[in-house]
Amino acid sequence: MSDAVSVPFEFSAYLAKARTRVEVALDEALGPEHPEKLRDAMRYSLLAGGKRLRPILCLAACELAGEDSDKAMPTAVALEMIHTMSLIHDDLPAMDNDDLRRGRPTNHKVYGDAVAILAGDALLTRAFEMVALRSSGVPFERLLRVVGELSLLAGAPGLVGGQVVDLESEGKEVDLETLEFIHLHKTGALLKACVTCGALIAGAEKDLLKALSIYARGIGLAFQIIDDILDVTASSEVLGKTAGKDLVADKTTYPKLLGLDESRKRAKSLVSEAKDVLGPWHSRSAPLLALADYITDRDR
Ligand code: GRG
Repeated sequence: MSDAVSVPFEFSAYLAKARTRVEVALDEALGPEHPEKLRDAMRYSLLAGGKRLRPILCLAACELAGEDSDKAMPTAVALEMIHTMSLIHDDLPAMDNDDLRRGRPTNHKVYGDAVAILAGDALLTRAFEMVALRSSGVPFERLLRVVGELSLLAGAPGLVGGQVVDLESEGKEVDLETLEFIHLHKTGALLKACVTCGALIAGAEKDLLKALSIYARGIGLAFQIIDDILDVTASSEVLGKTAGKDLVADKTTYPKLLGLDESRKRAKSLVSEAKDVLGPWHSRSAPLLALADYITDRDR
């Protein structure tokens, strides 16, 4: 075993430090946009807190692949921008029709539907600008691969496709296979983009990229199982978003299909499989291992 493994890993300190770095970078990534209403709407949702899990996964994957994570920060910011825009659009009346997000009124409740859609569009396009024009010290071919990965995993083959199947499934009987398709696309695809893009910035080889995509599949499904459980067991105050929505929208969830206990067991075993796959990189995997546990232990 290497020395790095025997040093205890202080996850809460790691998380706090990474969150602070991400918050600063997110703030800096938004400039004096015009007009003011668009700037305010973009800042309102992007700087509203949130766990910042996606950018932190990206930074941790870059470190695991052996590179200084500062180089991955523009990509990490891009991932949080894509995530935030997907939340803004998801909350719109035409989709989930929600009025609470990250403990505040949703974007469209404050700025109206049109500006909320456009603020989302501006965050999505800024995300690609972050990677293509605001990264430094990273070879262009790596940045190009990151742009490609983000386009695929956010677009129709990823997030957007998952969202469409999710919307179409409301009020219908859905089997476990369809539920997994929804979650692997709607939630898992972006988590996969986080770790693969972080590793691509570091020039990771195929074997690590493969392992990270297996890791992401496990934590992606586990993340969503826990989300389904929290929707039933936690309050809106703690979650910062409306609790109990799945039941109201007649959505099929893991607790509905498997029950709460079995769902918890499944999340634990997915996380454990996800962690196992990083075995060969044990000397630098502590943050990703701890992040996997954080996903199942979280209360919001
Ligand atoms: C990306 C082009 C593009 C379009 C978006 C609306 C849409 C298409 C997709 C919806 C995707 C969606 C809302 C997925 C849910 C993912 C999820 C579990 C969000 C909650 O994530 P947390 O708990 O939230 O990490 P915080 O607030 O902590 O960041």
